[in-house]
Amino acid sequence: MKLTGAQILWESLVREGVTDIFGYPGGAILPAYDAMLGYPIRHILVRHEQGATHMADGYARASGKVGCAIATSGPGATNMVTGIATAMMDSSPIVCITGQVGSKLIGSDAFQECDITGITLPITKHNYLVTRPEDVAPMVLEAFAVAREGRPGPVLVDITKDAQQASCEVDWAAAEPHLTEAFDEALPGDGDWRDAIALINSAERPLILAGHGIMQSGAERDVIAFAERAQIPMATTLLGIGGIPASHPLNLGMMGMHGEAWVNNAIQEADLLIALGMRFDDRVTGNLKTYALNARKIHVDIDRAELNKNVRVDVAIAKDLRGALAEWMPHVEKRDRSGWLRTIDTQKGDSAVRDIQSLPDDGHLYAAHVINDLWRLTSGDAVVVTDVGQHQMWEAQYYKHDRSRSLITSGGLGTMGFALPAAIGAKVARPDAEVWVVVGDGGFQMTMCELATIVQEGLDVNVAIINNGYLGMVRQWQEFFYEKRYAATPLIGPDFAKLAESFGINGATVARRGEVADAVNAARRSGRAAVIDFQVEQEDSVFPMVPAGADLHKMIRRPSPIVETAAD
Ligand SMILES: Cc1cc2nc3c(=O)[nH]c(=O)nc-3n(C[C@H](O)[C@H](O)[C@H](O)COP(=O)(O)OP(=O)(O)OC[C@H]3O[C@@H](n4cnc5c(N)ncnc54)[C@H](O)[C@@H]3O)c2cc1C
Ligand SMILES: Cc1ncc(C[n+]2csc(CCOP(=O)(O)OP(=O)(O)O)c2C)c(N)n1
Ligand SMILES: [Mg+2]
Repeated sequence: MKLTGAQILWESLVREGVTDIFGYPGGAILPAYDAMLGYPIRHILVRHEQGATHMADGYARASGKVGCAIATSGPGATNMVTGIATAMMDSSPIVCITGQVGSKLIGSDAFQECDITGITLPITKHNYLVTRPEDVAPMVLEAFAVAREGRPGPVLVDITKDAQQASCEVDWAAAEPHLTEAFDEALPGDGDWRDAIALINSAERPLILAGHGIMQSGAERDVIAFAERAQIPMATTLLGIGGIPASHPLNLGMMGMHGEAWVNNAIQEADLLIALGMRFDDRVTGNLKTYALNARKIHVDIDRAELNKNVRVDVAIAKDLRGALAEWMPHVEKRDRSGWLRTIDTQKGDSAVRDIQSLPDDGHLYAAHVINDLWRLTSGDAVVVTDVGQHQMWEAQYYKHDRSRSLITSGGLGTMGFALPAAIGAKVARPDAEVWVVVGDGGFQMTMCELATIVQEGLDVNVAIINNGYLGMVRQWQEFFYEKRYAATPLIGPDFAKLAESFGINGATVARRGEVADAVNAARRSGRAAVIDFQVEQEDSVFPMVPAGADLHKMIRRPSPIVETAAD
């Protein structure tokens, strides 16, 4: 039986297990939209194509499945660029389908023509231009395989209008992808597990650096088993949060620019770093010349290109993490490393990082209070999707994630506007999860149009706006490094509660700590979406802070710690 290219597209998606797609129609993708009605896939109409890509990304991060977005040619496709780059930087598997002008018009500056495969070449794992219906199935199926396998990432499939309209027979068996691993032989990655084991068993002050790859590999339990047997403390990257429970006694917390002081100091003092599924981002290392100079280093990453890229290591292993740990485990010696653990513990005592958490309610509302209260009130069980800025760092510090995939955040690209749409994707992927958006007043204003999507789809997503009246993270840099010249960072916004009401969403405004619990509880009880405008202290800063490019142990600390609460 002959099918149109448009039908083959949907049939391919169904075969890939796609049940939800985020998109926005237009001329060049109309044949596909018309055919969509015949297939069992839920289409979520977004308000901006950037939102569709973040939703697909949030869907992927919350579920581990491939997220899917669809848009028209030209402006529809270019609106997807930020979301694709965001997914690329954080290795999130999404497939974006775009319509393209008719194949005979390509290159003629036709209406809404744009070379989206050219534009997205550096920000996709791979992309395809499909000009014949015969190529739709093989290319779409391959796109999913590429997005999912190895190091995950975004793939774009651009399908011309005539390829959607024309018909052909499909040989589904022949359309199955056959990917082969190809890599440059000169790249590192063939490190011997015996060398790794020798370093691990003889280390006195080892430290595991736990990254996003732990969740992507599904190696959460394996990492804990390894750490427990060898009694090795663990530190997480921002994207590694949740991969190991925050409450695990060996989990020290987050490393890096806004990581815990004792974690960064432990990295500098360690004699062995075991980096698992993390890529030594510059926010993590600070000055590479002074980074962990006392430590030998083992790095396991599925992508050879990450090994010896930023940090030179002694043993570089290019492997899926679960496989690598399975190889190590029988040879890992049980060790008592209580001396090393105690040394790190004493540093917790003089840390100021958690100081404002238990400040008395003196009429001021601190973002840290709000996040910490949210954590307690949701019993730490929510999927929290954050935007980018100070609130993102406070969330990482004060919401303790015990569950894998329970923090979704844009790390590598740091994309403001990510949170609200990504949370929609997370809620569609996991309808039973309690989903909270933690977003700044700046970032919320970038994609707040997606509130309408929440209403149209009847989604119960709660939004906590951490409203400090500033582009806070930039203001903080201006305070520390530009002598408080606040160029273009003071920011006004609408009355967010009224704005929410105008969409038909419950809105509330909170300016005192005593009101936080009532507002959060009301939002949780309502069973529908809510927006809470938390009007917080305007000129608060995130501590500690390693200035960009500074030595990891040279952190700016809160000027005068008021209350010591490291035991919390
Ligand atoms: C305002 C701001 C401040 C920030 N501050 C900090 C900070 O203080 N601390 C911090 O940590 N981050 C911080 N970040 C985030 C930082 O920029 C990086 O995004 C983050 O450190 C990356 O974490 P990662 O390496 O674990 O994850 P990714 O960048 O996602 O890398 C994951 C790695 O795992 C590998 N991998 C994937 N699958 C597998 C598998 N199956 N097996 C093995 N390996 C696999 C991948 O190849 C990749 O190399 C900040 C971001 C922003 C926006
Ligand atoms: C799309 C985009 N533009 C600019 C930036 C640079 N930037 C990083 S944090 C930040 C301020 C964010 O302000 P807000 O959303 O209010 O959050 P806050 O830091 O105040 O918590 C800016 C402008 C960015 N990360 N993303
Ligand atoms: Mg702000």
